[in-house]
This record gives sequence, structure tokens and C-alpha cells, in this order.
Amino acid sequence: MAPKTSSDADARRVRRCRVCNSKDLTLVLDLGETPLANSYLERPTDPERRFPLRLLFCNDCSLVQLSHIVRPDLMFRDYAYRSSSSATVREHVRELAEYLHANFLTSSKDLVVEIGSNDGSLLGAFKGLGSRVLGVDPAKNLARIANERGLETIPEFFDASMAHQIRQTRGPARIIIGNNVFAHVDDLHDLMGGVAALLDEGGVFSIEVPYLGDLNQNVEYDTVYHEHLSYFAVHPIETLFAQFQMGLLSVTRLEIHGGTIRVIGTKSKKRIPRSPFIDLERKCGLDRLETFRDLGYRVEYQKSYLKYTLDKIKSEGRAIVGYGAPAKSNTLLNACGIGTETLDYVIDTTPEKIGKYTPGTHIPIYETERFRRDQPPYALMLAWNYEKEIILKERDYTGQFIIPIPYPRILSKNPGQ
Ligand code: JHZ
Ligand code: ZN
Repeated sequence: MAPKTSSDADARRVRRCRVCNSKDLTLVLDLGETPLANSYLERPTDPERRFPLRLLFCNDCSLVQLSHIVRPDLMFRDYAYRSSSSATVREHVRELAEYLHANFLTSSKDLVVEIGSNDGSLLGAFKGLGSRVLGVDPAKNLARIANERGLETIPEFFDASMAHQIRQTRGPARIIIGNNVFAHVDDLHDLMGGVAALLDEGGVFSIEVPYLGDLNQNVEYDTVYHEHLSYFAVHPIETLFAQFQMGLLSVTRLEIHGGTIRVIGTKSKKRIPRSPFIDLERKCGLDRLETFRDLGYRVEYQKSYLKYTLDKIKSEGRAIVGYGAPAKSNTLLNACGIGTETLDYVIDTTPEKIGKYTPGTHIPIYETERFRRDQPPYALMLAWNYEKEIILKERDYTGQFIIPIPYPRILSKNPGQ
């Protein structure tokens, strides 16, 4: 059932920008009302709640943000996504741990804190390098897995009061990491206050967020779901860090998750020069309302084109399945109206998803083995951000993959061979 008014207890309507407090917000994309992207169903008949999925543009600081904020405990207490579920992410976090360890740690006594530490993939890599680690993650199911692996994890939301407590009991942190967590937090001022309080003098705060430049360029509207409250360019991040006397040491663009930026900030009394990214972003129009109005039209085109491609295959009597059941696939499937009339099933490697049904569209989720056995003529790669990994892994697949983003394309047979 959709929330009827802004006073609905489970979804708050946004009236002011999360970064600059402006009221000058304009609606730029409306994806309808969708269920929570990681709320996989036990049974297709289970009741579901839907919430508006809309993007607003801040005309003052150019932050792109959701119009409705769902209560975080509905989304993050029992979490289906595991960061260890793909080889790409496992390799990515290993490299990040090595990089931060080599550049910013001086002793094995230095404390590394990860906010949103999920099942402990990154902390495990730091521990392997001999570091002292602490995780914080509200998902009780994932914190349990990490604790069982010997990676101490507090099963709570990180906030300023917790930051003070950690500092009192364990001392300051030399490195704080927030990978794919900054976009998920409503009160960024409280989070930044906590980071500033916990961070040692000269320590670093390293975050990774999906990059708005990639969302815009590649029409990645499927990365819009209720967990992602903010869609960042560098400019709003720099504005926010500056409010806490923190400057940006570096900004790096990464391929992961369809395009990510890693921003490393530090507390500094010296003036740190403005990031060169900000001029680039201006040239690309990431600070302009028209850019996101135009994105709205491109999303409509892309959705219709995908529907047309799939309907054509179905009209020829050929079966299609979905490959991967990422959170983002649930935005795509719901926004395009793709359900069991089009996809026989989807497959996924995550134990938390197998045997369940996709939210809103009620497609059964099976193990990868089923796909390998059936060899369906077409497979819609819903986890398109792992195209290379999947093609290599499925080099014996005799059918054809359909890649939905940036625009639908059908790959030739056996592209991995
Ligand atoms: P993946 C997550 O989004 C959630 P999702 C989160 N909200 C976030 O911010 C982003 O990450 C960044 C499966 N798979 O990583 C595993 C296969 O089945 O794109 C996953 O369920 N076989 C924190 O959920 C899904 O696909 C495979 O071979 O969109 C991928 O999810 C591979 C490679 C993956 O993130
Ligand atoms: Zn703003």
C-alpha cells in the first residue's frame, strides 16, 4: 500500500536539501511507486508496500536526491545484499585495503573503522594485512556473519554518539571507510560530525558512491531505489566536507557498480585546493536542471526500447530468463513492467535471495545451476555491471545475453570464448 500523505510514519517527504538545506527542489524523474528493492518475498502472494520513487534536483547545491525517505530500519536491519557475492567486488576491496594500508597506516596499532561493513569483506582484507579493525553495520544478519569470522562488528547504525563512544573505548581511528553508505544516509551532518570526532589528526575518511556523472551519461536509472537517498557529483561532497573542516585529498573514478567515485578526505587546518572535478562537472552540465530533465526523457526512451526488444523475442516464442537479482534489477523490472509473462525466472548466487521472489514483479529466483542446465535462448543480464565477469564465467552458454544499460543490445553467441 502506498503512503497516502507526507505524514505517513514509514516514509517522510523531503522538503529541504540534505546538504545545503535549500527548499528550492525540482522534480526531475518519476519512476512510479515501487516496493523496497532488497525486500525479496518468501511467497509471491506476500503483502508488499510501495513507496514513491522520484528524484529531485537541488537548484542551489545541485544534489540529486529522492523525494521520499523510507524508515531506515525497514531497509537495513535484515539485508539481502552481500558484498562478497561477486569476484569483482572481492578483488576491489582487497586492492582498496592494500592501497589505504600502504599509504595511510603507520603501525599495526592504528584503528581502521568501516561504516556499513556488510559481511566484513573489506575488514577481512585489512585484518589479513595485520590491522586493528572495527565494523559498524545495522544489518544483524550480516554483522553476525562478520563477527563469526572474527571481525568485530557493532550491529547498529553509525551516528555521532556512537563515534564518541568508539573513540572513548578504543581511541581515534586512523582510517574511516564508508563504501556505498554515504548515499544511504539521511542525516549526513550527523554522520560527518561523528567521522570528524572519531578521526585522528591526519587520519583519512575514504568513501565510495555511485557517480552521478555515470548515472546521467549511461542512463543508469535502475540504480535509483529507496536505499539511495542521494546521487552524488563531487561538488556537494566537497561542500559537505568543508562544513566539517575537511578537504578532499583525492577523487578517483572507478568502473565498479556501473561507475563510482572514491573520495578521500582529511581534517586539515591548511586550505586544500578545490577539486578539478568540479569544473569538469560544470562542463558536463551536472549542475544544471535541464541535464536531469533531459535524463528523464532518455529514461523513457530506454525503458520503451527494452520492452520492445523483449516483447519481440517473446512474440517469436523464445524464452528469456534474468541473470542476477541485484537491488537495481527491481527498479528496472518494476519501472518497465517486466514480470513472469516475460522472464521465466532469474538466477542469483546470493543465499539470501535464492528460493525467494523479486519484489513487485514476483519472479522466482533460482540458483545459477538452473540456468546452466536449461541453456535458455536469451538471458537478460540484470547484473549488467559485471558483464565481463559473467561472460567469462558463462563462456559455455549457448544462448544470447541481452545487456539493458546504457541501451539494450543483444550480444552474439559465446562472446566469452
Ligand atoms: P550488485 C548493491 O546494489 C546494494 P546491487 C547497495 N545498496 C549498493 O549501494 C550497491 O550495491 C552499490 C548477483 N550475481 O553488486 C549477486 C550473480 O548472481 O550489482 C548480486 O545479487 N552472478 C549496497 O544489489 C547481484 O548479482 C554473478 O556472476 O544492485 C549483483 O548485485 C554475479 C557477478 C553477480 O549490487
Ligand atoms: Zn542543496
